Amino acid sequence: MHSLATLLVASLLALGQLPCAAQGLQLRTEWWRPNGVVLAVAIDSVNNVAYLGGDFSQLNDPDPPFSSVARQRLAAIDMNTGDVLPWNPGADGQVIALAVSGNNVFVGGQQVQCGGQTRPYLSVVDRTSGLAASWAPQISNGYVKAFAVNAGRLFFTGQFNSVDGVGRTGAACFDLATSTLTNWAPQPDDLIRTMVVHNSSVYLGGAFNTMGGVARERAAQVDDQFGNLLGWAPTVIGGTGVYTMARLGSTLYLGGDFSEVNGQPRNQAAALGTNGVLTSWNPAISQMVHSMVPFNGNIAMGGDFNNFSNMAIADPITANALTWSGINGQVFAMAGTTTHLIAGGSFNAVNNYLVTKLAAFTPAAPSVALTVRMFLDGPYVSTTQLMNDNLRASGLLPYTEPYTALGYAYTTGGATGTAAPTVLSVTGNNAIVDWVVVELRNSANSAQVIASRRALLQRDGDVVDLNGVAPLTIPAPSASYYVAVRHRNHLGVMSAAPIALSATTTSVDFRSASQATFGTDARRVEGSRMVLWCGDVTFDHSAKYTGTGNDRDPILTAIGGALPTNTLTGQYRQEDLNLDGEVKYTGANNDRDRILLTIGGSTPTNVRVEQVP
Ligand SMILES: [Ca+2]
Ligand SMILES: [Ca+2]
Ligand SMILES: [Ca+2]
Repeated sequence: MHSLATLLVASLLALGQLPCAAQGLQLRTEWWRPNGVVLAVAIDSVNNVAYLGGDFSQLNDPDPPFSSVARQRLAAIDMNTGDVLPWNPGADGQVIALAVSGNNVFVGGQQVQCGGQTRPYLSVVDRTSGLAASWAPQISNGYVKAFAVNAGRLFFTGQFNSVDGVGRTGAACFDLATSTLTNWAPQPDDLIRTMVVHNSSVYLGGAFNTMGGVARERAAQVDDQFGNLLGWAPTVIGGTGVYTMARLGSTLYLGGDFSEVNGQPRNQAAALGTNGVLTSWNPAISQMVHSMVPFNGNIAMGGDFNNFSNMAIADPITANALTWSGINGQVFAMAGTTTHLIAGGSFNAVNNYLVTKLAAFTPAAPSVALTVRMFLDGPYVSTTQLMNDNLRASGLLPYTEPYTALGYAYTTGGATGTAAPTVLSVTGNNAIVDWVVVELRNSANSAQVIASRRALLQRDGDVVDLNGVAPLTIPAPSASYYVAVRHRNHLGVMSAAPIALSATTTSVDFRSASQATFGTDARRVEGSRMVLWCGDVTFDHSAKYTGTGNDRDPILTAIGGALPTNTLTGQYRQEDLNLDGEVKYTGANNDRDRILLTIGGSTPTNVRVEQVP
């Protein structure tokens, strides 16, 4: 499955300055989801694979048939499809750091067993087989916290005091060609959490107060051969120090838990030139930043901060940042490429989408936003001008769209996605009534569907995306389209004329007589409102009471075929025309009479045909 759900074309938080250019992101809702925290992400951009580490035991497919696979703390995802790959080295302790180089994946953390061998704290596994390499680094008791691969070397930090039998305190480096320890030994007095290697220097951030015995307050620069101290020396004060660093050009970005850098107030994020000069960049993040990566010329940040819902993408100069409705838990790890931004953490939803522990975003493709509104005659109650939500309230609404099973062919990606239980648990006017389909049709040929998309219908008539919130965004260029809506047992409708759509939300209100529709009597008048005709049990775009292929007989069949007073409850059925969760042939609130009402009760041989080309 390959679809994209548009996550945001969000408002910009100006922070007292002019907003930067809007950058939308699309959430890839089809990626498999780990069942436990993700602490490390590394991307093999040559093979388009994302490697994940953390503390999970399983990955779950969000799309039917909702398969699961066991993966102990390590997994790989095909970035083209979002599917989990066979790679399965397993780790018996928390995985904290990952790096990919050539055919090797480097695994750092608290594990002892990995890839089928005893490889404590730093394990080298094959990127495709998942088996441990014969190279077995010997790290003394502790853990590995961070990796940096540069020019044929693997720099790593953590809590240890020897490597391959040689004294190394918290930082060391291997030559990858020879698998041997190099002379790099920078000597911190406390944990180094993050590194950036650039121009023969290694920039370090962490909890330390000295480096090589010389005062360095949580940030330092050393050379890449011996780890000898160099002159870049920011003073980072407050909190627990530096957790992450990223570089764009000659600027180094620091994130973590601090309040002051070089005597200036800087909350959780700051930037300095490689010349050591603090820049004015100050996104003012409210709480902990765990991870930072460059992403398409901006700085993406993840963490545990309220003011940007745990993830922000900031302009590298002005620090103006996108804001959105958010990730609902901590982000611990991020990775960025030109095509993807990946966030791992402990969250359980992204902008209300049921996306757990791992979120993959792509830069937004062109999309149009529209708030469609419509009423279905079956569940509509004219006194309240709301529709009943009995299907949802009875737990009968499926979490995925029902139209594919009925033979409806969506355009690419139109069917994907799962409605979160939180969305289907909403009550009141915005409670979900049923699934619907929204179509954009060619302005020059209204029979041609350009884009079709599953959506959810609220009691008050709003058609919303899978996150339960309007507008619905549909990947399509800004243009004029006929807009059509379909329902599984009501007759669809289409706008009488093309409507100009763009990224700015357009309202299309089929509840109102002032929204003209294609054809003749496309909707039923119900008081001051317009509703979609009900009665198409067979989903063949007409309502028919008698004769071949009629919509009445299936109701009788559904209740057993013999006794018309039988009823069928507790199922999500085509025959349930009033959407009350019950299939009923006679008596009060039966489904059969709805067909008669639609065709015009006096002549049972009448047929009402859907007014959509
Ligand atoms: Ca609403
Ligand atoms: Ca029919
Ligand atoms: Ca019913």
